[in-house]
Amino acid sequence: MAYGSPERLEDVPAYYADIRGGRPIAPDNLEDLVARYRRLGIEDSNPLNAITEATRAALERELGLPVFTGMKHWNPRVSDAVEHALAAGAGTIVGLVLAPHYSRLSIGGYRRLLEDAVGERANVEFVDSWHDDAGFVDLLADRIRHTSSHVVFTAHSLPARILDEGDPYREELLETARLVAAAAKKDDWSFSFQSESPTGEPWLGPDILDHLGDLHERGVRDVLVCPIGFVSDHLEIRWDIDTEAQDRARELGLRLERIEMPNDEPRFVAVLAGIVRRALAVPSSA
Ligand code: FEC
Repeated sequence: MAYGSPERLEDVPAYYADIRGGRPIAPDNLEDLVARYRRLGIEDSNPLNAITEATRAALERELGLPVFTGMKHWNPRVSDAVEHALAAGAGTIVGLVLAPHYSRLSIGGYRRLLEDAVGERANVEFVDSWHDDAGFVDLLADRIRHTSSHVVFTAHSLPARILDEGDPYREELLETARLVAAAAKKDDWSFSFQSESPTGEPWLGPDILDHLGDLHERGVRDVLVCPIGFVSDHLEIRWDIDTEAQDRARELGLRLERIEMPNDEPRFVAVLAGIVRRALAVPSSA
């Protein structure tokens, strides 16, 4: 399962309405979102959905099992994926999200969509979190091992109220960051959030744009951004990091680079296959 992305520019209003789930949308926010997608050049087709499809196809080959894509906010929906899986004769469906860290607000939402769509028609093995998967940690560690820059791990922010609800999201993110830094033998690192939305309530910080300013004040001049909460090149990477954070770094006189995202590379697909095999070998009801 994946977040999903509008296939073309004219889909953006309906896509945003889906994300907002019926809550009102400020016209300025919609205009701003359309402008961001336009700047990324998705007039007629969107590379994110192509990456998701390439990852699906590669995982299917690696596992030798049927794999279906279900998106949270665009087509094909999670419910479409479930119908395809059931039509293919599935007795057990593994639910795996292309996002490694659990929050009730993020992964919990995918879980509800999947379980509601399946009902009593098949057994569901849902993977809540794979933030400490050894293969994933090693893959990221290899991306930062050779740098002499300060490493900034990032992930999507969420409304700060999740901390009062005992949500494990932030702790899981910090654990991934610690594991990757230890595997790469790096001490010079920090963590910041990115991609906060204008929803009118406080979100988890520090935000990367402020954090870059703090790093500059501390004398840091070279930064390598290592997004750990995302796995592919999508809006939050290509706009929020490659455009917004890059502009901020330039203003400050910082040199900013980021790691290559895993996308559909074979090593990452092997990591996903390992997670699915484990979910099938040790059913959650066992
Ligand atoms: O490339 C693309 O077209 C899609 C990129 C994309 C990914 C993504 C992942 C996550 N989000 C998470 C939480 C929230 C919350 C809100 C929210 C809003 C947006 C908007 C866009 C968007 N998100 Fe997203 N998210 C992506 C894109 N996200 C576009 C709406 C415009 C904006 O605010 O910029 C706030 C909803 C609200 O208004 O109430 C909360 C989390 C993830 C990582 C987990 C996952 O991938 O599912 C958490 C990719």
